Amino acid sequence: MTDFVLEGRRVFVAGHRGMVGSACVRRLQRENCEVLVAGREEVDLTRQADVESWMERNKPDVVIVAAAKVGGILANDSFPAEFLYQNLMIESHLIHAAYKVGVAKLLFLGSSCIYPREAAQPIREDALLTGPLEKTNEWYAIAKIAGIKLCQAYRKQYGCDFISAMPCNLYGPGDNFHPTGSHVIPGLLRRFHEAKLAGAESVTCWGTGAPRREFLYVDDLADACVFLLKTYSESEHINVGTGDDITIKELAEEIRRVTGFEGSLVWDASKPDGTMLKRMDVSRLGELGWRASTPFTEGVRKAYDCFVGAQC
Ligand code: GFB
Repeated sequence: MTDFVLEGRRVFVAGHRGMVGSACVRRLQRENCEVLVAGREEVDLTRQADVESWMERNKPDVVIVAAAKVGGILANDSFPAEFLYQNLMIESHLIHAAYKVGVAKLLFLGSSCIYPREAAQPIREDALLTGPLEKTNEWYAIAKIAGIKLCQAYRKQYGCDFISAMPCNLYGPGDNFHPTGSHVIPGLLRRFHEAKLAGAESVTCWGTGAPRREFLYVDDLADACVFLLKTYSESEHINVGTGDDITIKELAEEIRRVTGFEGSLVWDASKPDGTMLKRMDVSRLGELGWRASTPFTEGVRKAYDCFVGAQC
């Protein structure tokens, strides 16, 4: 099959202010295409009429669905209504409007939390819907599974070239560094940094530290998105990751080194661990010819630089 050509196309990055969307905008600048963005003040993606009228007026050729309500384990567990409702609305409106205005290619982004909590490791794409989900993020997961199914349904019924990619846990510049609402890497970068400045004796991390996670630098994900837009055109979603994982304890040690905090680590087991294992099988993407390139320590350093304001 010949590659899909991005050059000269109008590419709408929905969610361009978020970590993933902004990385996609950076990456697309090397593609000779026209990047379209729309801030929340211009179009509220949870409002169907807003989305349809914006799409009618702007007629993109390509859409990247990087807009979503996202957060770490505690935010997912605490705000189930927002995570389910907002994500269902955003993806439904964008996918339906893309069909209506005849978008040539759409990439929907989900998350590795779509897979069953006890899925065999590494997790293959065909593990989807084979078992119960992890409770702390089932709301977000259900919305993301619905997004995959929407892409498949519009492909099956209308022949739309809509594809889905499922990244592992992401991190990098532009992340949300909120002390409690964020994911583990930005959350710990902030906590260790503040503890170092305060001369604190210890830092408290959540859970037991035993769960394992696979982390991908966000600019690597953006590169994979461009690669998939050009080369992938199948109904089945595709995993995007490094294929490697580390324990949260190992991660905390890495963050201690990067931030230069010299005190000790305390584990608060009253906070949830979430799923214990979620390493993805990335062999399908590897066979297509893509792999991640940013070494983990380098990526964490760049995220830290972003947090302390040196460069972002
Ligand atoms: O990054 P995180 O919130 O994502 O948590 P999930 C990963 C692990 O790090 C959990 C532990 O075992 C946490 O208990 N952890 C330790 C911490 N200290 C901290 C901390 O200070 N902050 C945070 N956030 N975690 C999310 C899902 O789950 O992953 C989303 O809820 C999404 O739906 C996202 O899929 C990628 O991997 O547990």
